[in-house]
Amino acid sequence: PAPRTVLLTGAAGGVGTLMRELLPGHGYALRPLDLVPVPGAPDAIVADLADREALREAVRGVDAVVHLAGISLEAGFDAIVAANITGLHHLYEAVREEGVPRVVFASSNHAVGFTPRPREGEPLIPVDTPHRPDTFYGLSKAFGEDLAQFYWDKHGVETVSVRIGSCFPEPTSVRMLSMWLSPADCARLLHAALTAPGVGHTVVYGSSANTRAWWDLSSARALGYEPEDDSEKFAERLIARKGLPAPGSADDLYLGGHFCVDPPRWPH
Ligand code: 15L
Repeated sequence: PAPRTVLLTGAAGGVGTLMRELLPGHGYALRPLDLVPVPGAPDAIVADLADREALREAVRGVDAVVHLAGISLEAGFDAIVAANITGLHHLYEAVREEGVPRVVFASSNHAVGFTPRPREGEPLIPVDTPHRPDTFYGLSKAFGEDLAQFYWDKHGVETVSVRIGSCFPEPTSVRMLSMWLSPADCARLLHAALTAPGVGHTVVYGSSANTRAWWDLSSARALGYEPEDDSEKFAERLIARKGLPAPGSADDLYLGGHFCVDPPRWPH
């Protein structure tokens, strides 16, 4: 049977807010969790990833976890370790102890951010390209994918690690024309990741069917994901407004774009 009750961590964040709107349309009852109160969801669990007891209680009885919580930008190393490494470990321990069969883990393009982006006519980046994190943040996502693999191999907890590109209502930079994951496609992808049988640990790229895509969506499609959106409809206006990235700039050279040169910027 399809999973119905899903713990959504990071429910007050950018992607979390979008998914709270869209996932119920795919048949899910969400249990939202965040570090801060979730607007419009008075019953949401307010808990820190440092609180193992709270996490254990939060995962009890759910069919799956969609884990979006943590730091989503470059930050100081210690803050990243606490939220994205120690916190992720706490979440997986809770999942293992409570027998939750599956996690969908929000990984990121920044786990492979220093991968050169393909030029015209070059092959798309495959999902088994080596990790090349562009930030401490990206490093934590690379570690998270390894942690997910470990919990599958050692404890039989299934995970789909989704290397999300840029999930916003609209792309806001030229680089995002390649990376864009429309909110509706994000919900479709999470639904596929929650329902595909026998995923073990599977890594997928998360973007829409963008004309300017840089990466290979075949492992996502193999789960049943069928993207319906394409950023191309925004391209002309965006390029007119922003111009193309300067040749030799990080946005021009690498999948991770400006993250390759960004300083820490968390907390804001
Ligand atoms: C990410 O991983 C961030 O969480 C998100 O805020 C975007 O900046 C995105 O990457 C991106 O690369 O556009």
